Amino acid sequence: MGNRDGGGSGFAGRLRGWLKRMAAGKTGVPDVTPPPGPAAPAAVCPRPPRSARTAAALEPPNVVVLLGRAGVGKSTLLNALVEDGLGPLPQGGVGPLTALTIRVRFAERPHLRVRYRPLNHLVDLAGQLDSENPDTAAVQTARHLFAGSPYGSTTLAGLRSELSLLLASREPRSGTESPLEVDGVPEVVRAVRAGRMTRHIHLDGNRAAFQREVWAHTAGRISPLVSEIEVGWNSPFLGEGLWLVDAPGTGVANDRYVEASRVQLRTARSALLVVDRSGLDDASAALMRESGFMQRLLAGPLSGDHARLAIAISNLDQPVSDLVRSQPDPSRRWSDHFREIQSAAIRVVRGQLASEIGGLAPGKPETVSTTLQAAKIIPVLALEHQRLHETDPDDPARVSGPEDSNIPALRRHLRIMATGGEATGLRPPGQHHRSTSAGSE
Ligand SMILES: Nc1nc2c(ncn2[C@@H]2O[C@H](COP(=O)(O)OP(=O)(O)O)[C@@H](O)[C@H]2O)c(=O)[nH]1
Ligand SMILES: [Mg+2]
Repeated sequence: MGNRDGGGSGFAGRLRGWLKRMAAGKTGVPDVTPPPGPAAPAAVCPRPPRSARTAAALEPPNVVVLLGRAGVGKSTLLNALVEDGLGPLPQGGVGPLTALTIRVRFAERPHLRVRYRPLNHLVDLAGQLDSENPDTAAVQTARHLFAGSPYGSTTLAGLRSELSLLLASREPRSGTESPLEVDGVPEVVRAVRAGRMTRHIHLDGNRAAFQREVWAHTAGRISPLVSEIEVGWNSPFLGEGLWLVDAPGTGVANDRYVEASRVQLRTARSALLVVDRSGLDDASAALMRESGFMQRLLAGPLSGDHARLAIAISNLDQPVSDLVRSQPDPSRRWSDHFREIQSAAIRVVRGQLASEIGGLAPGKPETVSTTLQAAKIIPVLALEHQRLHETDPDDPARVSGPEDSNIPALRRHLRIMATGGEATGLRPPGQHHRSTSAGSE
């Protein structure tokens, strides 16, 4: 942290002292983690309470972490998995705005559970803005809070002044609110100051209002104030006990985002890597290696900390449309072209995964081949899946049925992963798969 001289740091220092005194009398904040899900069958391990987990403890396999380059389509895919139609998460150009990880699980009555950051997070931010050369990430966070986007042009002086006003609990200057969002930054700061660190919002009929809250907390101005977020969604797919974790993504020039994804992967037993037509990206591959996930993938089902990987290939609709345009053939439907493109894409990704895994297990061809076979690679058409269910006459789906999008197939596969079974192929819904693999070598 930089130089703390100047008026702002004195203010920050006083506030820090006040926070310490307040914290001394505090008994702790309630845990945002809810009790285990209602409909988890015996085959799916319930997730242990957060308090029971240590940094080294692994998540159970029913917690599937979505990993991949920022903007590759993770949130879009997560939405398609949990909803036939418009899902609960912001998608589409929202990008990685914060280093936030969003957990999505089943809830009969949709909810949003949020844990806010302690106030000294904002005090630290004030200290960083006071330094001579403030960190870019700090400036972006402040811009996000006060201008609604980390990429705005608000001056440093303006940000410092807004933050002082906010910490002093005065209303922000008029005209700074984004017209798109529910304005809640001062309210959240006041609540946190009063020790109300968590919030639980239910969907009570007004879906639009609920979506606005989800947006504000996951991508909007409130998101820099959030440390943990969980969305409960009434999805039959999640009803079997699966949790999906939307990590911030790789390939972003911001260490905090990458670190948040690394933390998730370090403890994940199940990961769904999302790639596009160019396949495995360097940043995601590096993250899987550095976090130890790849090594656990290679360890095989007989090892106690065995990891599981599925790879979804997104954005294949563009090459399909290119193919349709360049080779017009009335006897072939769009889906036929997709089948051709998807086989080629699977081959490319499998080859990349083979060399990645091969590099980690030289001289162990059987381990490499077993690991490769267990990793399902599946092209998906998440946007087409949404189009099928939204039935907008101006924007019709190019696939003729849900199975063509491969979303139902991916759901089936993730169910298999979540039960801890070693998938060797996709099974019809409801048919539980038992591991037949005798080991990794
Ligand atoms: N054409 C096409 N666009 C997609 C696909 N998946 C996602 N997108 C778009 O890519 C952008 C980024 O998606 P998003 O899910 O927010 O990416 P994330 O940052 O990985 O969560 C959005 O504009 C999506 O509409 C896909 O399969 N095909
Ligand atoms: Mg996203």
